[in-house]
Amino acid sequence: MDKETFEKKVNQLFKNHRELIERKNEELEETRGIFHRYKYPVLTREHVPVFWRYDLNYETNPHLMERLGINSVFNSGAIKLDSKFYLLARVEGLDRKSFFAVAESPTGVDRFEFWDYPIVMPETDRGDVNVYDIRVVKHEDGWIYGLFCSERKDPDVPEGDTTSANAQTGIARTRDLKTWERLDDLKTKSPQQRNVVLHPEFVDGKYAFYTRPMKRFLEAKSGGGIGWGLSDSIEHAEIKDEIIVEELRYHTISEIKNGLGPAPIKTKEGWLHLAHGVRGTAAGLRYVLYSFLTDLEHPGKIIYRPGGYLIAPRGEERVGDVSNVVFSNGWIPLDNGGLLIYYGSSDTKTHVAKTTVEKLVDYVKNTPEDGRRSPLCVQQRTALIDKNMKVMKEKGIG
Ligand code: M1P
Repeated sequence: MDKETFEKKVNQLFKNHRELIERKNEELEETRGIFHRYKYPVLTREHVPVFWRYDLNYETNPHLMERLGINSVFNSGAIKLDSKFYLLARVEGLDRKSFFAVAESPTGVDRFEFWDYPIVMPETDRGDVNVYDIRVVKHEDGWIYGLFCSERKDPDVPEGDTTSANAQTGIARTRDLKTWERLDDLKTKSPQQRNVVLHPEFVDGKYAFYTRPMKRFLEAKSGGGIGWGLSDSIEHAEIKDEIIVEELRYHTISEIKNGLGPAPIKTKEGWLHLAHGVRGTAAGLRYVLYSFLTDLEHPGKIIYRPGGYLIAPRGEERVGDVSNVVFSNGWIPLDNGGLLIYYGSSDTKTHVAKTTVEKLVDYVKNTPEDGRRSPLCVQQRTALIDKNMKVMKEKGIG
């Protein structure tokens, strides 16, 4: 390629990228009366700046190749500061390692643009091999915390085992999302601890955590569900007593695994939660999102648990590196009562859905619990049909 063509192609890369960033998103028709999806994902690998991927120097890259490609941008933490929306994306290179990067938007549903550099996350003495799925929370102590999975090779497996990992929870804090102070990893008795979320308020004067203990790294069913525990310190966080508050249940959307999503939102009725549930199918695992409410005074105690899922993978969301997965670790409540839910699809892209806190609380409170057995589910449905028969008769419809 001659230099002139090279320069033209470089300009085209930047132009295409700018068009993508500036593309307006479109709200789609409401799903089940509960939330709206949006037409376009808010972050994809194409959103990653051109200058993070290509060497733009003709002398050292005359073929204009991507030198450091990006595989996926998904499972983003989210926070609104002043009037700006920030996603802390899990950006994964072609080498499978992921890192965090901040993308900023004025709307929350489109125009997310990455800052010039990814986050430089300090390490502990143990180092991190891979970091992912950050949950960002503004705590009442004044700091913004990021809790994420820090994965390392399991030191206790026989030599030659190149797959067994040890996943623990990294904790870091910041005031501006730019400079991060790394604290000790969370200590619990569990050998594996992913999907840990810091509760935004002190509970009994302590830092409170939702956890997800597991015995083994990948093995489904080696975990007990979503846990809860308190720690005196955040700098050296340690949970001595961890209890399971949302267990796995046979023949439900979370019979194999679950895990809390973003930090809960305080409402008049209780703490509103979003979580993922995993079931097994002949085609592999299926990850869906579900919601529940916990007690205001005892945030670890579930008071409403609607049956079934809130969001399941649909259309293009169903296909990706790990297909049939939706996963959320970020949402942003709006001043007007709106709620933006960010979710990763199939470990590949980041999407947004819109609802309101009021609607979600209504959904959580008024959706019947999982009947657990087909005959009871028929009873629930019959009750609804009976109720509607009266309405339909009165209105002369149906
Ligand atoms: O691949 C699906 C998800 O798997 C893990 O979630 P969990 O620990 O609940 O199984 C995480 O690696 C998550 O990032 C990923 O989306």
